[in-house]
Amino acid sequence: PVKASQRIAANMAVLETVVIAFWAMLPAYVPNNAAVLGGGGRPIDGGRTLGDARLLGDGKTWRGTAAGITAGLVLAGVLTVFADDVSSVLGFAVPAFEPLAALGLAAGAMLGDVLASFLKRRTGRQRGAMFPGLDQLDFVVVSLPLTALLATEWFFTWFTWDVILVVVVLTPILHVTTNMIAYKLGLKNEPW
Ligand code: CTP
Ligand code: K
Ligand code: MG
Repeated sequence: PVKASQRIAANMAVLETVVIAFWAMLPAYVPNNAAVLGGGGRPIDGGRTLGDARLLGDGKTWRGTAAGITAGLVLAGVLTVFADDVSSVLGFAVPAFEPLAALGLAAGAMLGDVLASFLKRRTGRQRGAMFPGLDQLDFVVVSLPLTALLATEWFFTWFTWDVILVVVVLTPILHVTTNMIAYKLGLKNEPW
């Protein structure tokens, strides 16, 4: 039979993985929300079309993209300043962000969002239409490989397989929750 102490240790290990996954992904999570707040103005595609549809659409703007990347980088900087103190309080290490890791996470998130809009337009979806699955994971699919490319050692130190698994499960839940809140607050036009 498994001893209570072993069960507690296993639960603590899971909690640790969830905290590390959330902390490590924050610079990729915040750009989407910052883009909603800072968006507007000139669309990235400049109104260009491909076939019958817009290349990207009016929902992808230069200002929103810049706001998103900036917010991700700033947050990574703030988390890095507090990483040591938070690690000592928690009793396990959370990551400080190398500049290239921060860039990979923040810029990768925005690039994933832009590529998703490209796919949405190619599949006949209007601006704002939902694309279940893609809406929730587009930024993960691009930000993780880009970070692995730009900051390889850092990436494989923190994004172990268990952390990646938690990210894939946790991200859609957080995405649905934050977008619902943004919608209720009147910040977003659709709840997805
Ligand atoms: N936004 C922006 N620039 C970005 C991403 C988002 O300006 N790179 C702003 C836009 O005002 C956009 C809003 O945030 O309408 C919501 O983002 P999102 O849901 O990603 O865009 P959609 O309007 O749904 O457009 P699409 O169908 O292309 O995803
Ligand atoms: K999106
Ligand atoms: Mg949308």
